[in-house]
Amino acid sequence: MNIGRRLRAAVATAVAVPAGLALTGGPASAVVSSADTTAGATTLAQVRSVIGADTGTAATLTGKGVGVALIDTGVASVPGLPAAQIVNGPTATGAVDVSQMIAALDWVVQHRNDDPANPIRVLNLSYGSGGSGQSWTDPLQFAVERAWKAGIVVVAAAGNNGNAAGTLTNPATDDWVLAVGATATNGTTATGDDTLATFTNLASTTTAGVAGQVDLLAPGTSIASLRVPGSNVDNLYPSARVGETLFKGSGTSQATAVVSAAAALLLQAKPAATPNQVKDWLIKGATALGTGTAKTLGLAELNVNGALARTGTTVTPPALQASSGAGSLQGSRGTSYLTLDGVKLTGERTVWGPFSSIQWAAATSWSGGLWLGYRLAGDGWTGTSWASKTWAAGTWSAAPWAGSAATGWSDPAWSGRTWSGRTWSAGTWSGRTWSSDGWSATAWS
Ligand SMILES: [Ca+2]
Ligand SMILES: [Ca+2]
Repeated sequence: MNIGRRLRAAVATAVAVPAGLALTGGPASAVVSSADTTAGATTLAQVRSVIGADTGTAATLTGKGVGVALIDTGVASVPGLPAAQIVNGPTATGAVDVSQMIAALDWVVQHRNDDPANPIRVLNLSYGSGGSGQSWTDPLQFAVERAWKAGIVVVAAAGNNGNAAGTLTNPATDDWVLAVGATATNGTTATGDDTLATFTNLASTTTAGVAGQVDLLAPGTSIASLRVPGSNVDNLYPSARVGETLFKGSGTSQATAVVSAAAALLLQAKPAATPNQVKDWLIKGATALGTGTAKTLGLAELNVNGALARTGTTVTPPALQASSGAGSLQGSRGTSYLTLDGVKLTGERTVWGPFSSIQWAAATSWSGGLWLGYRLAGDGWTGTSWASKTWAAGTWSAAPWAGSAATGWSDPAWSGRTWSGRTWSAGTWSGRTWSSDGWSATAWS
């Protein structure tokens, strides 16, 4: 199996969503380069070896026929990805509101079967919000659980605020979905010396897998993956480049992409598997780590053949509480705000207008290109792609939220500098925030 190849197939079916968001081949995914022996970085080829994907049954799988959706922000065009499969919102700087993320999650659920040859079965979420809404009402957690119930394995990054964080970012904190932390592989493909990466968020519980804790670990430290020339991080951290085509990054979102790929392999092997089964097999088939915090918490590292060996076992659906979705949007948003002309977007408003979580949770939110009645996109699938042109920036020029100018926002209003939050975080895949200004140089080493 080849993660790069598999994800290249996956991104060919990746879809686009509104919001300054795009579903793309994410940071740790994309394409394997031949430059796999670079000192100081872990290559994707080495990652494959670490997770046991080059041997046994795993080596025969590519993820063929399994659509993997990746919602991301700050997206630049990626070499090798069909342009028609990637759609950007107004800018590529990456500032988004939780309401846009929720609209994007809904969009994936609504459109999961548009491409019958590659139905979306895996959703990679390499981001998190600073919100900590109550798990039994939180709208963001409701949105990911809605995807889970629709048969989509949701894989979410735990966050990069450190082992002492006390909680995962939302929605990784949701107990249903698969919450992923990162390991450091310590320069070897043998797993005996692998450790929990210190930047991984942990919940303040000693029980793995429940109470909002990390479920599974995968390599995520100094991973050399596809460089996106001209992207914000590429411009800001040229020292992280590895040759012309690769770029080093650390983060739980790197690890998340690895797990998403593994989920796709399992679903190719067992197309009828439910998200609960895939999650159980991945967790119980993982390789125990023998030292440190990972050992204490019983956290284990992804092992694809280990998971495949579990696929004959019966999985009892978990007895977990579901979110009603009826809680406040502000609770999901937390302290991460967009601002426009000095005005924060807060309360029960999306970037497009008023929002009632109760009404939203009660019904299908998308109708053609309308989300809750707001025109965000064209009316959809063309039969071969979600054509970019139907998602033209012009469709984003809705009236802004109360308190700001009536002319709609312009791109500069979405610049990273206006993004005051810390955790819708490219933290997930870089430093601490989606804001390029806040990205820590140390994450790119
Ligand atoms: Ca979980
Ligand atoms: Ca190792």
